Amino acid sequence: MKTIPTLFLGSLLAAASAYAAEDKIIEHNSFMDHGDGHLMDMDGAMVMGQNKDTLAPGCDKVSEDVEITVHAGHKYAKNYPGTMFGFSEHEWKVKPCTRLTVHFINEDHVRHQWMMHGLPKFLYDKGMFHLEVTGPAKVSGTLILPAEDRTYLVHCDIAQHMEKGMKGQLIVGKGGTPFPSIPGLTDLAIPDNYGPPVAPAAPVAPAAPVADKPVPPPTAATPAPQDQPTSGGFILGVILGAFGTPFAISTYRQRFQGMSAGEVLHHLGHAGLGLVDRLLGFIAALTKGGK
Ligand SMILES: [Cu+2]
Repeated sequence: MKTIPTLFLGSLLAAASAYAAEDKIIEHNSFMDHGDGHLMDMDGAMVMGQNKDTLAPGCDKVSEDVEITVHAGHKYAKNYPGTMFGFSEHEWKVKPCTRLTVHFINEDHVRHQWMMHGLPKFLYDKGMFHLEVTGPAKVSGTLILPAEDRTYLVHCDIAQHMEKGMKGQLIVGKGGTPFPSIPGLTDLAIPDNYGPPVAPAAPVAPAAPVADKPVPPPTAATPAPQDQPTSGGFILGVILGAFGTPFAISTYRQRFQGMSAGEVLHHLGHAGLGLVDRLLGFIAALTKGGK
């Protein structure tokens, strides 16, 4: 009899160790080159907009080589209430004409991206630079930034990942307009609101005479909320139903004692009673066997 728990424990341990082994970060570095800086492999890793040597107009040379490592995953959300995903940093600053290499490490067991928008299309044909990998895994890519001072949106484009925290910005030079809803950095695009809807301000009423109880505000300008689920009618209905139903069933049970359902229907038909009466009698006949 000990075999079953032992087998269960064994398979649990095996599953746990397999899960732990999966958490090793796999590095993707052997891609197929699809042209225009678009690299892919068969395991779900992708680089778009790779550019190691073409300078943007206005750049005489690469101003400096910068490497950043960005971790992505659920655990990076924990410092930002209301988020589910996050990057290890949500803002990066570089000089114009920087050659930037991004090492993107996805620590979750889902797809994540480091996707940057707003690049000039004559240099980056989709207007973006993009790293993507199904984790836990690492993917790296390089681009050369334009000469202009500007702030670029960086996000994960998988459905709801940006809205749930995977949003950042890359500031080139002095930067431009910052983006909203960057965790820990900028104000929310849609502020949280946990309060009741704010009623329009009522016209100022003349001073009320001093009374023991607070005087309710005038209701003419501010209609009282009528849509509350626990209205008086609803409560009355619940009370009537709770007390009335057992009473009705016991009454009908006594009235049709000893009759089968068919006999009750027959009797009620002859008695010329209403539809509700017939229905209640029928229910009583069906339920009387239970007692
Ligand atoms: Cu994501």
